Formats: sequence, C-alpha cells, structure tokens
Amino acid sequence: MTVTTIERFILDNQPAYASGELTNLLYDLALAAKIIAHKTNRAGLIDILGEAGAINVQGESQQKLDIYANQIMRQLCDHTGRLCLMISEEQEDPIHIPERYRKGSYVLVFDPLDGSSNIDVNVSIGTIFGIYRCLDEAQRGRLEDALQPPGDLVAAGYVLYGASTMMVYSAGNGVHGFTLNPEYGEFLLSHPNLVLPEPPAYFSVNSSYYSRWSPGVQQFVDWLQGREADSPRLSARYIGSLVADFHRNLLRGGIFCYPAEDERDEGKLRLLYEAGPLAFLIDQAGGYASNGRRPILEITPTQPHQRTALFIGNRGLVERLEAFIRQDDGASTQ
Ligand code: P6P
Repeated sequence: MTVTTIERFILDNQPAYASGELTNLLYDLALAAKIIAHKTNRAGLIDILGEAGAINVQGESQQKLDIYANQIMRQLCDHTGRLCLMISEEQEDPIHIPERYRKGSYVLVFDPLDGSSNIDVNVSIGTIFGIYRCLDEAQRGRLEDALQPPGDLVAAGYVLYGASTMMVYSAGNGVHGFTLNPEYGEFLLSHPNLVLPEPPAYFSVNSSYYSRWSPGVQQFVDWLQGREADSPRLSARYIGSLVADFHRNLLRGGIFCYPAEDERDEGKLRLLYEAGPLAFLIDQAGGYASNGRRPILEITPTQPHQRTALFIGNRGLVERLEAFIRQDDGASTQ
C-alpha cells in the first residue's frame, strides 16, 4: 500500500503549463485546511476550554470560526507571490495583494467556511475554493481577473470538516480526494480519480420551499420523489451544508438542488466561490451543473457576490430538470 501525500501528488500531477506557482498555491491551501480543521474540530470545546483567542464570559471575544477561517486563508496566501487578487465570501470588497509583496499570476476565490451556522449543531462544514489565471500578465489583479466564467478555472476544490477532514481538488486532470491523518498532519490520497457513480442514489433539496419554486421545478421534484412511472429510485438526503451534501453525492451519485424562488429569483448560493468551483469539479467527475437553463460553467459573473440557482450532479438528472423547466416555465433569457 503506497502512501501518497497531497504534496507528492500535486507535484507529480501538476499541469504541464504550471510554473510551480499553482502547485505551491495548492500546498498553501492544504496547509490552510489543516489549520482551520484544527480549530473547527474543537469548536464545541472553545466555550469549555476557554481557548486562546476565543472567550470571555459573554463569549463576545470568541472569534467566529468563519472569520477565523477567512483570516487564515488570507494570511497564508497574501504574501507568497502566487496571487494577484482574492475574493472571499466573508468580505464585500476584493482583497488586493499589499504593495510590499510581489503579485503572482493567479486569482483565488473562496468561501472560507460555508455552512458555519451548522457548527453549533456539530454538522460538517466546508471551505470551497477556485483558482483562475489573471487575464493580462501586464495588468494583474484587476476585478475582471476574478469575473471569469467557471469553465475558465484552472483548479478548484473543497475541504470538508467532518468525521474526518478531507480535501478534494481538481487541476483539470480528474478529481482526487485526500484524507487528513491527524497523527502526523498529512493529507493522504484516499480517493483517487473520483467519478460520479451511476445509477445515482440521492437527491438533495430543501422541500420546505416547494411553494416558492416555479412549476417546472415543482414537477421535477415530484418526479424525483417517485410520483411518475419513470421516476428514478432515489433517497432524500439534505444536510443543509453544501459541501457535505455535494461530497456525499459525488461519492454515491445524485443531484443537489437549490432552486430560484419567487422572492429570490437568483436563489441563495453564490456563483463565483460556491457554484462555480463545484461545477468545475462535477464536470471533471463526469457530471453537470446548471442554473436550470444553462451550464454554470458558461455563466460569466458580473458581480463578485452574485447568486445563482444551482442543480448539480449526475448529468441525466440535471438535464431532466432543464427539460421540465423548458416545458413548464416557458422560454426565458436567464
Ligand atoms: P437552506 C449554508 O447556510 C448554505 O449556504 C449551504 O451550505 C447550504 O446548502 C444552504 O445554505 C442551506 O440553505 O435555505 O436550505 O437552509
């Protein structure tokens, strides 16, 4: 049984064009994952142990874990000379590289700790990231460098802080999963070449919002739930933590849905640092991601924090959703 660390794997599999910056950036993200995992795995203890940087009687000084995760991502990446810009879910404005540091060729977009509201109930949470190359080496770090369609990502991945800590990434050459061995703090290759299995096993959607959806989405979910003769045989699983739901569906096959709603016509999830990187991954794993009418990979963001509806998983299920919407919701430019 060969033991492959994530560092060894990244080095052995770096894309031919990578000058080492991308490889080193992925190392940096693996280190950030270890540091964040160390904190999230003890989240429940911060109150009891009064860990440093955490607590007074009211808990007011306790650092929110998603702010902590954001700080770790920034501190590990802003001075290395690999990046020219960062976009974080935690910060309204783009994060520019301080003048005193060299700018690199890559842009990092990330949600430092998605689903952090689940921490208090000990549900798995995650970090999501995407990496673009700047558009013009002579003008690195413009907002346009981050506002590229997810199909132009050079790498993407997530970290799942769950029963074990896993890092799953792709640099365009398949999807690979690594599990953290906490004894010696190494991510070891545990899930090489992840491909969506067929037939799928699960569907994930918050059915309590049924009345808010368009007729096409309602009819698709009815179909998913077995109400038609040709319905698939799926089980419902909805954790309410995007990375956890996505990861389970990646391993077992399925579809995750966060539809647009009558009050939220772009849905809840963010295009740039949530739907986009996951769409890149699912494409690499043989699946498909749509906003209900078009591929997520083809949607060029106009704003860093814009939202999108998201249907992601086995291609057959997502394309069936698109058919329901075309049939029942009529033509739309969306
Ligand atoms: P709802 C967590 O807040 C999150 O951003 C995702 O991780 C998750 O998939 C979704 O929202 C859950 O949203 O509306 O079903 O609670």
